[in-house]
Amino acid sequence: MKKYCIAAALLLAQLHSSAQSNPIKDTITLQHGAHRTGNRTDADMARWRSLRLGQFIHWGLYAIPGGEWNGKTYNGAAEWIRSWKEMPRCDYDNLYKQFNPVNYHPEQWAQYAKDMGAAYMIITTKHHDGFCLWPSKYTRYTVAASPYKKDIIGPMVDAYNKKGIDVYLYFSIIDWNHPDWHASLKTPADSLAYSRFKVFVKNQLKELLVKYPTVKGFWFDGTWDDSWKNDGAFSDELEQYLQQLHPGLIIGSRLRADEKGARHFDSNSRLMGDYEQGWERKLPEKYADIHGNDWEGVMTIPENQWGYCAKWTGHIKSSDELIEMLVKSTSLGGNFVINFGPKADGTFRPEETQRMQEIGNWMKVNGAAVYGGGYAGFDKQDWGYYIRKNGSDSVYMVVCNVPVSGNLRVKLPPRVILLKVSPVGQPEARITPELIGRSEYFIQVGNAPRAAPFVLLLQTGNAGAESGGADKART
Ligand code: EAT
Repeated sequence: MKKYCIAAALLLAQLHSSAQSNPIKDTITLQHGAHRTGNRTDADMARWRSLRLGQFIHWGLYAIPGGEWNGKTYNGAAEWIRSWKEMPRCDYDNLYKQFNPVNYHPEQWAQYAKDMGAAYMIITTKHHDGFCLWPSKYTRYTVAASPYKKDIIGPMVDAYNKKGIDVYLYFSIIDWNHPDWHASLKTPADSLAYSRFKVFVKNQLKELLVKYPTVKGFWFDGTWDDSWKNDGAFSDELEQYLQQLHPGLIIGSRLRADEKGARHFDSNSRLMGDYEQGWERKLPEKYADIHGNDWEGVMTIPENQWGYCAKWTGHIKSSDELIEMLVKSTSLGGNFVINFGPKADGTFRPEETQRMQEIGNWMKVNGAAVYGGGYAGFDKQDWGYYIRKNGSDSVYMVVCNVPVSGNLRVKLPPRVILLKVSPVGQPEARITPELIGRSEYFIQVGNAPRAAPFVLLLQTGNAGAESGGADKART
């Protein structure tokens, strides 16, 4: 019995140490699992990692009904209205005959994004309904068949790029318009159709890369159905095919399944694709939640509306709430993307332009804390978020909640000390921190009401052997 206990203890100790040096243990042999350990280290991925704030745009035929049909209001997400029993399929499938966004001015769109401080954007080239905003030669269900006739995507890519904003293409694998798409494959005929569908997908994606060679990546969606997730080999082949066509391309984890049907993370818990793409309308709470992976969160302004929805109901996020989410994401080493759903005529609703303006006004003053920022490695405090300027000793404090005392507690790791504190953008101004313990300080900011989160910049350094604050009580 005693021997057994010792053996068990040894085994546990061994397991524990191996878990620490290599947190993931490959126990399952996979051909189509993750092909990389850890994050990508190339320049394209480093750029993606520095962008931090993105603009998502959901635009398509669903903007025409805007969540309403025949005087009735659809309770779901407006871009899903085609699946509503009150909306006849043929009505939806004829909407393209009305798509004529005469007020679509891509330069204006790009300006809004620039004003907000977005460093990249993601556009729905094709949502679940299958309607293509570019004149694809592989289907007739495109903007070319609409009264507008012209390509939407090309001028958008050019306009955003001209303002220095990277463009990513959203592409839905679900395609309600294509006769060969199936959610599950029940008969040999379904399987045959789906193999044609895969060729169609490949052709469309290649077409997008050839037509719009400056795009930086794809944002895949609609990959949860059995037909897709049970064909991990194809998602693997497709990812490699696209990256070989366009070296440096960035593709999130949502594209991928392994050969056992595991999605995002393979059956050995390794992330597939270039970053974790599962943070939709939710964010990680703490650093441990993201397992060291690159990640991106996408967020709607109302609860769950992506495409234009005429009547927003429920809680509508304010600019300050969105700024806090952006800052939280950055502090946890991720990108944050805010969604907009323009109207069918090509204009934005005022609630959206207002938020772009307000977020942009904040970013003009405080953006230095966001771009190129990441996890600081300090204990989180209740006043807000630490963000480290990647690879440096500069750490920003984004203060969202000032305590009634007006004192912000800063507790640095052992042997790290504060060298300088200044308000962001005012390197000459000094705030003198109060040392209250070893590597522990109060920064006194008073408790006057503030209109928005504010940012302080800390320069940190290493303590000499003799430095330190008040003696620690022996207890
Ligand atoms: O329509 C949404 C939107 O494009 C978002 C990024 N993903 C799509 C989506 N489809 C869903 C199906 C079930 C549950 C949630 C979904 N979100």
